Amino acid sequence: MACVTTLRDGLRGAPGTEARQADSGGVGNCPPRTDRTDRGEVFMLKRFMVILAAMAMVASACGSDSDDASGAASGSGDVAATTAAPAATAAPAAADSSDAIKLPIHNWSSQIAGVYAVGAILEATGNSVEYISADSTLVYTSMCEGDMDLVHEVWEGAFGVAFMEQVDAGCVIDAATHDAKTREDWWYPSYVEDVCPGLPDWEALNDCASLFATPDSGGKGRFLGGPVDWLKGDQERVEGLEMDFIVENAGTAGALWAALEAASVNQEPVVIFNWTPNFVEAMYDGKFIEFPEFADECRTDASWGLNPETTHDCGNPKNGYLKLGVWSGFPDKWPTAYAAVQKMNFTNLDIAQLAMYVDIDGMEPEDAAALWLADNCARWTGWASADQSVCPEAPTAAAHSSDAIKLPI
Ligand code: TMO
Repeated sequence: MACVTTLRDGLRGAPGTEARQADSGGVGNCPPRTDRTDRGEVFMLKRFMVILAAMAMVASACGSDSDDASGAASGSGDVAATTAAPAATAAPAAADSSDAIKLPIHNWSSQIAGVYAVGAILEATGNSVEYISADSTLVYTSMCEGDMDLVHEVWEGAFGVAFMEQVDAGCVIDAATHDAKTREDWWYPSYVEDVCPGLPDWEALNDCASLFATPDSGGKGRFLGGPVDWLKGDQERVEGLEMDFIVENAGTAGALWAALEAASVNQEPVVIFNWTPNFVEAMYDGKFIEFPEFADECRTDASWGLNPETTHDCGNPKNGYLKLGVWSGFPDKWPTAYAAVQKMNFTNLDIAQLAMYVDIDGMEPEDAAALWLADNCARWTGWASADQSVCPEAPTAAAHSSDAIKLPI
């Protein structure tokens, strides 16, 4: 039951929390832990593999970033100014406001754990922070209204449109791009390929639609999407691509993982919303569906794509960004904190680890953050220009035995 407490705590005060809890059920949040005790060794190997995969993604991301950087520098003509201006790194003159910096708590594990790490980094710059449960799409308009100050996990697939709208409106600053590269899309466990040949192609999936039917889907396939404050556009995609699917939204991330675990145990076909980096790749083999290639116009221009009458007739970005956005008044109000914010940089491994600490190891999000802060002390104190003495001790991981506790009757 500790895992239920984790989610409940993470969503403390979030609108609709009760409904989501009811929707997923108590067991709903726990499948990975059952799985772990059953398949411990396979799991350890897979976890090692996901760490290697995350590191490989980091390596490729670093490569493209440095290409970008050199391209931008040579094109901009201010190379000399940049390299010859050490004064630019001097601390800003103005002091930070004593107001707390408002940070959102959303509804997926890496973000919930990560926001406590971000909060600790901002505290190390001498600031105070306040955590507020918030809708992950509406948060960008909240930043416009002065109700939120910083979002540290802006995923391109889910929030690119809502984020860029407020950047264009001048309310939100695109403050930094993490090294992490992201993908969010329809996803299935690998065993489904045995019964649905041609996967991961979307047309092959559509040819097998009836395999994904549920008692409520009227004979069509059921795609289980995430909570409604994540990605919009699945319904539009189904219509645009004329797919024989219905879209159902899970109430919580936990409900997605419960559906995945239940289907896996029985080797039943299932197609759900998933993303990377996440903890899932450490526990399950699977693939994203390959839809028509994403382009920005696909979301705004109906005439673009396979269906000239609809938007969203394409997949989500495959090499999506993970950005950090702040309220437009942030740099002036908290200049020292802003200097740290611009240096913050999470990798695929960071995001995957934060998710694994919570969803596999069953850690409380605050403890997961403390573990990350302890393990990455030099990096983040560098961002904050803080002394390493501020780093927390790694929380002592409770040694959970998989053995039953014997009690007398
Ligand atoms: C925003 N998310 C990682 C849940 O797709």
